[in-house]
Amino acid sequence: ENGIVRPKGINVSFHLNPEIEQHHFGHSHPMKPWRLTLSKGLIISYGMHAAMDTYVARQATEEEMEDFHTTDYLDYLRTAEVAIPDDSEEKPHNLGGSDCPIFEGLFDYCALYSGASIDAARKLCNGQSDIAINWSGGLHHAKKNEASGFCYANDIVLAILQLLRQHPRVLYIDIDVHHGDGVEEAFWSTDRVLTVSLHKYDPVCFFPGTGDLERNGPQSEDNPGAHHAINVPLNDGIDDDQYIYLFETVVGRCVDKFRPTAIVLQCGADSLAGDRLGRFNVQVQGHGACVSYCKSLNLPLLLVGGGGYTPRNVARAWAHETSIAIGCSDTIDPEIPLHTPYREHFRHTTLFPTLEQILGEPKPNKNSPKKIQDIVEHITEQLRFVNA
Ligand code: V1P
Ligand code: CA
Ligand code: ZN
Repeated sequence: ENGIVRPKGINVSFHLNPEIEQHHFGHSHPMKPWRLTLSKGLIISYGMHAAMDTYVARQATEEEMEDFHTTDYLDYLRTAEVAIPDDSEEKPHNLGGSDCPIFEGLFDYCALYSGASIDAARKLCNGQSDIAINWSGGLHHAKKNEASGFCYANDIVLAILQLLRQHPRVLYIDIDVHHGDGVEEAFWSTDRVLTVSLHKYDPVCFFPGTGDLERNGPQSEDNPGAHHAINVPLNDGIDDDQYIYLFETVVGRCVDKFRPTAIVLQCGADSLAGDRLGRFNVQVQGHGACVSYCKSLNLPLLLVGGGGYTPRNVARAWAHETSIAIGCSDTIDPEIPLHTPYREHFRHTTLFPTLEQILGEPKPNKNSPKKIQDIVEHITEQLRFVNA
């Protein structure tokens, strides 16, 4: 009735758990799990849930999380007590500061979003899904023994480890505005995972400060993972045209050389214009074009969330990207349905607000055409060392 039909041939699974959305990082913290409630409300108001298999996520077991994380860290994460963030004290495993506060239900939150990504990966492995979606995951900074940048458990690494049980080669792509350092580092030493991150890069004043063009994995002769990290460092204000051009060119070349058998796309929505932490001019259309491009490669595809600090824009992007996954993005009405929960939060009633509507005055684009060409050339050169 909404133009939503269950497509034949392509199965999409949607992994969520409303419990995840109830967690609070603290009043002034930019990460708001509530953005998942807003996104889900929009997805359901369009009727998209009828075109997917929905699974309520279970908690990952500690044993599953130990595939990547140390027992010591997981024990600390499980038993850490809620405390007032204090920057002076030493913080074991980087827990309890302002970026990674200890809040009520922290371990359940981590185990739930990890369980959702692990189950999503398993659906792809056993062929039950062609595309699996977990908007609560994508927490790419977490390290094996410590939390970092709002990320405690690295659900992406856990999901890729599941995929590697069946798949010889996994391509990981990260469109969050931040560098996907945790995933990059986890697969630093293998040629079975090629990681690609597009991000704002400024070693001095933009988190986490890594991800320059030359960072391609430790270049020792006995490291099979050398050259298997691709970084696309960008400046403020990049627009849809440049972003889509770079994404398609870089990812296209990676696919040609690496021949992945599965793809994981981290869809961090802080690369959108108007984000509270990000500084790009990417619109919902440009962000979604990355999902469309990955879908067009016809490989098992895992879509996870990530950053995204202006909830109304996060919800727009992830609803649009869900519609791309199920194949109804051209038929749904861009006008946000009247019965959408929290509709007043969207300010503008369209899925695709203009840059002027989002920002008033767009941010200047600090990415020259030469910079974009230099990036493509460097990466093409790196990929000479990558073979299927
Ligand atoms: O800049 C820093 C740290 C704090 N200083 C010691 C350096 N942290 C950033 C962390 C950003 C994390 C992004 C996560 C993701 O990639 C994946 C989920 O999106 C930070 C920022 C900032 N503007 O970059 N922390 C905070 N803002 C922050 C602000 C208020 C309260 C708590 C944290
Ligand atoms: Ca990124
Ligand atoms: Zn981010």
